[in-house]
Order: sequence, then C-alpha cells, then structure tokens
Amino acid sequence: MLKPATTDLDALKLLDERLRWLSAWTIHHANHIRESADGLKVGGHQASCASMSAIMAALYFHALGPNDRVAVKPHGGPLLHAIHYLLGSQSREALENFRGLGGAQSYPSRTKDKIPVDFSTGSVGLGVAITLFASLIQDYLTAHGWMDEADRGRFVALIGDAELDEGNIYEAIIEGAKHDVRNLWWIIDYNRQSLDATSADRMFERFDEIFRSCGWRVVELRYGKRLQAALDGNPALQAWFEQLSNAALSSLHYQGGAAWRKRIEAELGKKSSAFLKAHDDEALASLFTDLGGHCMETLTQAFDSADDDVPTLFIAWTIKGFGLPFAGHKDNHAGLMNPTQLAALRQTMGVREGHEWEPLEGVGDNARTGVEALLDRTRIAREKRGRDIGTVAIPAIPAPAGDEQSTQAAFGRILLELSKAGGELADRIVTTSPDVTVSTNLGAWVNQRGLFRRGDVPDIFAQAKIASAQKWSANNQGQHIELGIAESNLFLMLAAAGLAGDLFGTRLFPIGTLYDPFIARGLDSLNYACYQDARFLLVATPSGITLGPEGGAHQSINPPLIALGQPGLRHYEPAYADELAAMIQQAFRLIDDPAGESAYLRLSTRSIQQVERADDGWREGALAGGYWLREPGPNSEAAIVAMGAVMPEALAAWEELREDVPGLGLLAVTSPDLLHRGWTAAQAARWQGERKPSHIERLLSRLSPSAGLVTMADAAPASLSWLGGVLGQRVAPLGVEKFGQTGSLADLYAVYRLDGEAITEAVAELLLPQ
Ligand SMILES: Cc1ncc(C[n+]2csc(CCOP(=O)(O)OP(=O)(O)O)c2C)c(N)n1
Ligand SMILES: [Mg+2]
Repeated sequence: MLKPATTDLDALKLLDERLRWLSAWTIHHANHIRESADGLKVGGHQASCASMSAIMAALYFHALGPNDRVAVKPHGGPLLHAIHYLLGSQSREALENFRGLGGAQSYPSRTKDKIPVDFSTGSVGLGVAITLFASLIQDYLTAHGWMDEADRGRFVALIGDAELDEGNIYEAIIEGAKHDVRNLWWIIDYNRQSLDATSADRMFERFDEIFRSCGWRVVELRYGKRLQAALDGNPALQAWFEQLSNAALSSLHYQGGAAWRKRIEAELGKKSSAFLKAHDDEALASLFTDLGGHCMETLTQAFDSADDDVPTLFIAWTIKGFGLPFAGHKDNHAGLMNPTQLAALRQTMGVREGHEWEPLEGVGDNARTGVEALLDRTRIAREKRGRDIGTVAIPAIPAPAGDEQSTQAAFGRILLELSKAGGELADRIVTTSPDVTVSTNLGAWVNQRGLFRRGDVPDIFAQAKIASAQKWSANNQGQHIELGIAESNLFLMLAAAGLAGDLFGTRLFPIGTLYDPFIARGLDSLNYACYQDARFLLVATPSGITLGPEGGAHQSINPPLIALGQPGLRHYEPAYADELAAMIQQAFRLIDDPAGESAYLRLSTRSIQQVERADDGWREGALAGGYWLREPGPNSEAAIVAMGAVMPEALAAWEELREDVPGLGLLAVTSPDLLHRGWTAAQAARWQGERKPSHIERLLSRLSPSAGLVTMADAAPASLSWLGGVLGQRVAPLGVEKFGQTGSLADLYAVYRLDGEAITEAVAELLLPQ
C-alpha cells in the first residue's frame, strides 16, 4: 500500500520546526560561532522567536494572500529571515552575517534588508498601528480609482503582548473606529512575558473589551486541540488551569512535568489522580504546552474562519521560548542558549552536525515533497516589489501675490490655487491633520476637495443653512483625511500614505499639518516614518514666540534642532511667500524622486512685508539653505544671519547699521539642516580628495576670516550658532532659550532679545575691541 502523502498540516508543522531551528541557529551562529572582532555581545531573541514560529508558519505558508502585507514584531525578525531562506529569497551569507554590517538586520527593515519587508519595526507599537493606516490608504486608493479592488490585501500585525502597553495602539484603534477600518488582522503572541518579567495579571480580558468596543472581532486561541480535549472532560482541571497567574504558569512551563504533577496533586488532590496516572511527567509537560498559538490546527482553522474584512484581533496563547531550555523563564527575553544546550536542541530537531544551514534538514524523505510543494505555492506570493512607479509632472508653483503675507497664509493660498488649477499632482495630493485643519490654513483646500470617508457624511450645518466659511461634508472622493487630536496618528498616517508607491504601486503626495510644538508629541512616529523612507510634506505652523498672545505652551523652540538631527527629513524655514512656493515645489519633487526625502516646513502666522526681487538669483540659494538677502561688501567684517519670521527685524537692523558697519551683509538662512549636511558632506569628500566647498562655505567665504556673525532665529540659538565653526568666524547667537509666554510681538521680541536693539548690541560686541 502507498504511504499517504504528507498533508498540508503535517508540512506546516515541519515548517514550524524549521523556523524555530533556523531562527535559533542564526542567532547562535552570530553569537557563538562567527568571529567577534570587538568582543561585543551580538544578541538576538531566541525565546521571542520560538514563541511565534507556529504562528508565522501558519500565516506565511497557509493564510497570506499575494496582496497581504505584514508587520512582524521587531524581535521576531530572525523568523522572517528564516521564512525567506526557506523560500529561496534570503541568502545564507546574510543569515551568517545576522546583526553584522550589511547582513540580515536585527529588526525587520524595509530599507536595509534585502528580503521584502512590508513595514519596518523596532520601536514597539508603531509597526502595529501603521498597518491600520495602510489599510485606510488602501480604501482611499480604491475609492479614488488609483487601485483595483481585486488587488486589495489584508494588513497583518504580529504583536508581542507587551506591545499592548503602548498607548499609540489605542490612539490608532480609536481613529480606525471613526473611519470604519477593515481588512486588518492583529495577531498577539500572547506569551504573557515582556522584557523584564511576566506581565501583570490584572490586564487579562481587558484588552478584548477595549478592542471589541472599537468594533473589532476578538478571537482567543487559548488551547491547542490536545489540551482542549483533555480539559473538556475535566472541568476541575480546566478551572484550576485558568486561575493560574501569569507568573505561576510561566514558572511551571519552565520547571516541566514533575512540577506540574506536584502542583496539581497539592491543589486538586484526589480529583486529579486518574488524570495524573494517565500521564507521565513528559506527557504532562507536553500536554500543558499545547496552547493555541503552538497548535497548527487551531491556528489554521482560526485564520480560515476569519475570511471577511472585519478587523480581527487574534489572541494566540504561547510560551516564550517554546521548545527551548529556558521556555517560560521570566528572564529569557535576551537569553541565549549555550553551545551544550544548542547541541541538544540540534539533536531533538534531527539536524546533523555540519548541516545546520540546510533549509530542509531534519525533514524526512517522505515528507519533503509535501513541504516543497507548500513552499512553492508560497513563493509566488512573497517577492520583493520594484520601486518603478513612474513619475508625476510637478508644475511650477507661483508665489501668491500680496505685499504683506504670512507664510502660513501663503501656504493655504498655494494649495487653493493648486486645487483650482487641477491636474495630476493636485489629484494625488492627500492632506491630513489632527484636528487643526482650519487653524493651519488647510480650510480653503478642504472646501475645494472635500473630506474623505468611505460612506457619505453630510454637512449638517450647511444643510441647515447655518453660515460657515468651512464646508465639512465627506464622501469617498474627498482628499482630506480628518484625524482626531493624536499627533502620533498623523505621522503614522503620513508614513502609510508616504509608502503608497511601494505598498500599492501608486504615488501619493501626502501633506500633513500640525502646530510646530506638537511635533514632539508624535516624534517617535515621525522618526519611524522617516526610517522607512516614507515620503510626505509636513507643514508645521504656527511656530516660535512669534505666535505672541497665544502663549508659551504653543510656542515652539527646538524643532529646528530636531530637524538638524533627523535623517530623511529636510527642514525649510521660509521668510517670504516666494521662498515658500519654491520650497513646496521642491518638496513635491523630493517626494517623487527615488533618491529624495520628506520635507518639513516651519511656518509662521506673522504677516510681513515681502521683499522686492531684482531677479530670480535668490531661488537656488534658498533651496540650498541660504542666500545673501543683502550682499556683504568685499572682505566684510560682519553679517547678520537670520531665519524665518524675524527677517523684518534683521532687515531693519541692517538698514540702521550699514553706515556704521561698512560692508555689513544679511544672510537669509532657509535651512540650517541643508547647510549643515552640505558642510559635513564637503568635509567627507575632502578626506577622499575632492575639493569642492559646500554652499555655506561659499556663502561665508565672502566675509573676512575674522568676521563676526550675529545669528538670529525664533528658535533655539543653537540652530544657527554652529555657523561659526564653518570658517572659524566669531558668533553672537540670538534666539529663544526659555519657555515662551504671552505678550505682544514687540514685548516678546524685546524680552527674548530678538529685536533691533539686541542685534545692534550683538554687532557692537563682536566688532568693538573688548
Ligand atoms: C518603544 C520601545 N520601547 C522599548 C523597547 C525595548 N523592548 C524590546 S522588546 C520589549 C518587550 C518584549 O515583550 P513582548 O512585546 O511581549 O515580546 P515577546 O518577546 O514577549 O514576544 C521591549 C520593552 C522597544 N523596542 N521599543
Ligand atoms: Mg511577550
């Protein structure tokens, strides 16, 4: 008689074992076998991987469709590499170089890993929430006809249970409920352990309630089939099992069969004797580790049953370190098996010494065909997608007319004109704002383009003929995605929309607005968006003490410093409307350019007199970070260097001082960020023999080497004070170093020393012999 062919279920179980082995081995190899040049611990999380190998096998080799996208919990990274290794899309070299330069990354990285990584992870909670915003963007794209319904996918997050403590997850599901979000699976690796210890019991069953109240279906996978069968006939045992605390349960898993026996005997007495007689210690340990998240049948059935688009939370019970010697130990988060323990695991997994890297080592000959067939079916679905999404023509963006304007008002007018003119760029813009749409001047754009919702939402005020400047109706053609006040959500939304090209094959031009000080509230999410190379335009306004009477809590001080240190985000701070128009045009170009980046515009509500331009010569400099608004004389001994909204004070001081200080120049800085980058890049190039001065070096070399610079910005003075280091010129830095406060502009500029008097004194101090 022929042997029965391997079932998919058997093949999945074998693949689960392969993943558990390969992830443990990859980490072991990096720590114990690869030569260490520096003696540093390499690290990796064998226990976190073992906890989730069955979940990932069931997901990747059974449940995922070709359009589904996954965020893998950061410390489960080696499992993702193992999956791609089995599929043939990850190399042995990359695994051998795990956590080494150019090797497989510690945590899944879209930009650094060679395998397809749908979402980078690392800062816990963020990878979870971005999937929700990506599904919203998918709805947006299909509604607008940018994407076929047939290409829709599901967004999956594989979550460590301790990640559920991150508040950004709840901000996201609240927003998701408002937008009727769908096509989400969030799968919790519920091992009841975090980094430090076992988790608090008091949260048990609270998470379900929170999710249910936000419209989610919650599916708990507590028991595997074997354990369920054993408990079904033994209610006393089930009740006993279910009252165990997280710490008690984990410690029993660690101690094994004899400990289970002793505890059951002590606590259930005679009622348990038949059960205990029927199971030896080994059988006991094996039975109690048969939790839902380790049982392939339970997992595949649960995934198969959730075949609609209802957002679903799976709580899959697991054991941290399942199958490893430190399973359940509270300190196992960063635990590494020693060589003896690894050798024992190798033997139980049927892996021959010297064959550790063989993809299907340990899979018997009779099972191989079935396993290979399953891998073949999966392979088709998980290839890395190209970035070839075409380009969008970026039209010239004219400056709004007007002798006096603020950069914030000009921003609103530029968007309004873009909308009215129409065209592909305007159609691909999607705006979003955490409840500051109107106060950041997006109102006119929204009146034109409407709010986005999957279903129609009428403007009740308009229907009742109540006068309002703002139309507030939504439908599935709208282009503004309204968000509640949660800045982290803004950045995750920008991240998802800014990845639309890669994720869905259609480039969007996302613009997000918020008040400048509240960047800090969502900073990690902003960093996360940049880390993934998402492309967007961030417009932060109002900013600085120039906000005046609105008060200290709304007056931003340090965002230019944040921008100086933030890769992937280009800071521009215009003083004038024509500069702003050029910067917006540049930002769109950068969004679309594969080698580009995101942009951050720091704008102001202060209406200022615009400058007369003799020609267009300022433009190139303004886009490169600065230009001489008033040219210095030859070998001049002094210059005022100013940024943004304080330019009128700088200009007035220049007028007043130019007779006393011959050759005084006025340098308008539009991006300390770009100037600094250019400066360090030119230095690096010089070390490699290329001698090309940077933009800021060229600008400052117009002055005498001993010149003094008075720098001023409505921001931390360190934003510009570093300019003295470029050519060794002396600097008197003006700026804001204390929290803001209410007051008129004149009052505040005087108190914070951003007025003409401060500039005059600073120039005098630099020029007069001390
Ligand atoms: C924002 C943030 N804070 C802290 C950490 C450090 N950290 C990494 S994993 C982890 C907790 C791990 O527990 P869990 O999420 O339950 O994952 P498990 O390993 O148990 O599967 C912590 C605190 C981090 N990566 N991100
Ligand atoms: Mg955990």
